[in-house]
Amino acid sequence: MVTRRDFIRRSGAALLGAGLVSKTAAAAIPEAVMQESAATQEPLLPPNGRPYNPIVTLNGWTLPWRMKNGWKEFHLVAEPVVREMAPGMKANLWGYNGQSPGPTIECVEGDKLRIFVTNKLPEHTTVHWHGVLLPNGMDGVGGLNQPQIQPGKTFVYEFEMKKSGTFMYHPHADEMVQMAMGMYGGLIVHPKNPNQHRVDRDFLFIMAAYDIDPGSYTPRVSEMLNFNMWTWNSRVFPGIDPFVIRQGDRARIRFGNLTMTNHPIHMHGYDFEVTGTDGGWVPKRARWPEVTIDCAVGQMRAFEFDAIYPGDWAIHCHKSHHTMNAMGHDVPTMIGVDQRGVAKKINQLVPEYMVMGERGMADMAEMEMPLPDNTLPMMTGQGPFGPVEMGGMFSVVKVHGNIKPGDYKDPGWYKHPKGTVASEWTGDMPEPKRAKAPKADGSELKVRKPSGHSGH
Ligand SMILES: [Cu+2]
Repeated sequence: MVTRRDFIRRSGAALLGAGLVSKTAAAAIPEAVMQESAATQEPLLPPNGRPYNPIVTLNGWTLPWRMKNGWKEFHLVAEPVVREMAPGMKANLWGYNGQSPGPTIECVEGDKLRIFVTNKLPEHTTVHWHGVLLPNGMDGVGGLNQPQIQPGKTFVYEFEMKKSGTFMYHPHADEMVQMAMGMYGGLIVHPKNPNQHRVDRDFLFIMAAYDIDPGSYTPRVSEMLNFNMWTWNSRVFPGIDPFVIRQGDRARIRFGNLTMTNHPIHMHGYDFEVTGTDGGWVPKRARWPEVTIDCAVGQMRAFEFDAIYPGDWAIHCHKSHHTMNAMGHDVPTMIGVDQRGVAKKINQLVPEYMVMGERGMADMAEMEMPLPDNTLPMMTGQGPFGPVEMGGMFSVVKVHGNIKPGDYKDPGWYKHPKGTVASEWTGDMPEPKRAKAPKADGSELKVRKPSGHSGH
């Protein structure tokens, strides 16, 4: 819950945007605000217009607006950007206002939006407002609903927000290329009554997939299925920030899927309630419990939970190859294959050659593997007990007690109460009894006679 004091304190962050707005209030078109950082930005408290409880975009930010004669005016700039996917790897993408994804647009049910879109890409584009109910000519399908926005041109979209919920925006022009290059953003419409669907912490991420060869910077845009970077807001673990939640808070996590496959999102430690779909809010009596919620292509989902169980809880896509970074493909299964003979021979030619994957692939998370520039290990991240063997669509929900309202800084690792961590058993270890297979001649087979059926 945002208290009035928090509101005033945290409005400081919004003042920068407000300053920009007043300077350009007289201009015909609002200044386009840019973002250089891939870090999660503090929620943007609304400096004007209807009140709402802002969301936190994971490794993202919310676009400031200006009010003009009752219209909320935003300015999106479609342009090439450099996105850090995780420390050690940058990608040349296309996005909006300096980042991929573009900034989250936040508004309130009943708001009238005027969104200027300037095209600084080398080819035409449009913006489709995914899930929003609007006049047909504002729907953004190039050629069908509007002429394409040519490079260097600015178009203006105007519509009124008819209902609250979780939506997205993305191009509907040369989609395969423009989506494969990272063009998308979130669009959140808050309820008119800020107490409706109210939570204390509200998070958003959108899933996007890329095919970036290890050592290269630009996604292969002709890829249809074989992606190797599975991202939340164009970030991969360990580059995805944690979901920082104060113990006892009511929390909501919203996500959308703009990849080419579905993602079963699984959160540990809790069962949660599915409270939102791309169609809107699920009525209270129809909400259902889950620990994993699948999100199909083009869908949005929201779930809520009371964060009563403290800890550092994993949250991830349950397709295990989606929690890996590039190089995850084309690695043969070597489990149980004794490679020592091969290694010996290769070592005569390549002295440092190491065999990989003989005991599973976990050892690859520990090894300092020589990597090409600008790529990430398949699975990395350090936890308090060692390497976290994950990449891609993985993060941590950090439910801690010592967090202040409105504080989203990483609180560090959870300190487990004594005796609550799985540990090595050092007591007696009798050999387990195993059931014996019967002899081939069947002499050990005991055939149980059918009991007392009297027949037909
Ligand atoms: Cu997935």
